[in-house]
Amino acid sequence: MAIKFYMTPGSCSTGIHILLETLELPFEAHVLNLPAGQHRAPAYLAINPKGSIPALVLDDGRVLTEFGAIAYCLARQHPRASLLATEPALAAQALALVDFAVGQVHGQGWTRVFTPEAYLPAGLDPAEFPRWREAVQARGRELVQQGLALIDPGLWHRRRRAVLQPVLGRQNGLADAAVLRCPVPADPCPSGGAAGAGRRGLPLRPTPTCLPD
Ligand SMILES: N[C@@H](CCC(=O)N[C@@H](CS)C(=O)NCC(=O)O)C(=O)O
Repeated sequence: MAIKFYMTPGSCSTGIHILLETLELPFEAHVLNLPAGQHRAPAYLAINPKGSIPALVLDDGRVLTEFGAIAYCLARQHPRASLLATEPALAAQALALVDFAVGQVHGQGWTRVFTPEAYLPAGLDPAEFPRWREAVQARGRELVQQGLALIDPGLWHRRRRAVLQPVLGRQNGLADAAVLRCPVPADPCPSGGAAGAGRRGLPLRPTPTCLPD
């Protein structure tokens, strides 16, 4: 039985797609239409009760969910591909980066941009919806920008030019897949943003730089 990959093109499942392609693994792609609510259909909830993508069903039937966990499993199953360093501290830095890209940039930032309704207070006057929605999305974009600047100040511009380079060396490809799964908003990169980076334990370059286009 082939691996089954539950995904939506252009969504956060893209990072797992990158890893599967990198490993040249045969898989069945099961495309879910999120706006149509296919991730909430009983058939999919029977596979992943959280109703989220990505999800991977291994050839022995076990179901993997959560980007970091799926990426970790793929890295451990295929050690020769060097998706995750064997040196523990270097691997931990990569996993910290995965966690930050998934939890902060995507989970806090992009989720506000894509699903602002989830952040509106209960009982809000419908006349206030547009103003609140806009404010929530603006905050989301700000969090994305700050997050990407913390990960790698130059990443923003390389991404916009589609010149992608690993953020954590040749090893730890799973961290790159986590970062690459985060789309880049069209707004310009904010200056600053490195404050607090050390506290977060992220492998950072010293000064955020915003290059002109
Ligand atoms: N923590 C999850 C987050 C995945 C996630 O947010 N997926 C979104 C699509 S990008 C989703 O499934 N949204 C549908 C929903 O949660 O209702 C992971 O790391 O895989």
